[in-house]
Amino acid sequence: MNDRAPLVRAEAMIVRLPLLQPFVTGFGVTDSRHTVVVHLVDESGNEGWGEGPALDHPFYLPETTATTYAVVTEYALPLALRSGSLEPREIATVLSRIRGNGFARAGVEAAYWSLEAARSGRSLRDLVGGTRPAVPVGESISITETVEQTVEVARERVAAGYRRIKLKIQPGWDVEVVRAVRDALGGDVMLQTDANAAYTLADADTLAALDEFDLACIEQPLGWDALPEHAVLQRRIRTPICLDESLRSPADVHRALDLDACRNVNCKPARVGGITATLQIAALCEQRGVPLWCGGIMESGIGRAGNLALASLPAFNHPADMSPAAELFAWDLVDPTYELDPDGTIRVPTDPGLGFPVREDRIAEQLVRRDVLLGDGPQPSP
Ligand code: OSB
Ligand code: MG
Repeated sequence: MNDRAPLVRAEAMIVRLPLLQPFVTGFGVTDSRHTVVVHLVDESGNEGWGEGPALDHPFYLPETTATTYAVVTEYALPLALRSGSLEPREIATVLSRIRGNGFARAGVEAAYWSLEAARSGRSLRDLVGGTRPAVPVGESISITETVEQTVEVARERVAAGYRRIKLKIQPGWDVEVVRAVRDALGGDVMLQTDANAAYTLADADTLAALDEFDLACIEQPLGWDALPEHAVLQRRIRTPICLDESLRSPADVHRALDLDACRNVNCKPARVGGITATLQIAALCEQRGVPLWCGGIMESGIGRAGNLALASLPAFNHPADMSPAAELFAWDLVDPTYELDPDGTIRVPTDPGLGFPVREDRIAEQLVRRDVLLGDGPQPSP
């Protein structure tokens, strides 16, 4: 029943997503969050939704909300529309002409994936080849004022069911806090750290001191683009290095594995350029037997829908970063949104299309800017 109806509307928006608490990491404090939303509608009324969830600032990666929006509205969405294709993998190929700017490409491509799911009456999970009914998840814990506060949060999270705890670390906030949390939680809880590029090779001894805590991995200890340096560090520590910031395409993952710069992969679908790129990374990690998991970047439910579908693939064999929307934001852009079940999993929607009802009224209330590239409707804001 594949519907052949053409597109009648295509628009991009910047939407405010108020955080309940600042997120504190090795790259600094994130206390303001906007996100880029892409919306497609075809003549039969099928809808596609995608998100390009760069952060507002350039302290995690070079892209920001503003640069992502510019690339979406000036290049990615126009290129996709001009191609005339509605096939998501063809759209990924069209967008591959754009260098970098993974968040912008991912946002546009995701809208075509969820549109295709709606048009074919399938769930996003089935469309991407996901199999699990539910995805095990862990929690990413901000840097806090005191070690006791982090221990308290980690205890609460384990009691809530989370399958894995990830502690944000930075120089001066590492061995002591990891020891305290390991002592409090015991040896059975899966524990890992994320430095968000806050260390250099001069800190190798400190990072090696984390070996005694049986961590599942140390995420991005060194510079955001420091692949060879991570290979040097991996030779000096036993704990597997996981890369996040340094992996921005399937080619980056290839290079990192060939260099032995990491032995564990955090794949954030938006960071690597989208769903098609993620499927390539999943195939590569599966072939090489490398632990793979789905990272998050505090997306709204629109972005999380794609993450959930992908994290349900068998290649994703380590718990995902997917703090529930209710813990991150005053509200989500989808309602009902996803929730943590007491067994530490999040159910993967099986409804056709995106799988979550989008709250267009909330998007309208929180709208900062909108550009309509195809169809009638509100004029682009000044
Ligand atoms: O480094 O994984 C990271 C959030 C924003 C920016 C960077 C990171 C994160 C997280 C994920 O840790 C939290 C989540 O989305 O649930
Ligand atoms: Mg990270």
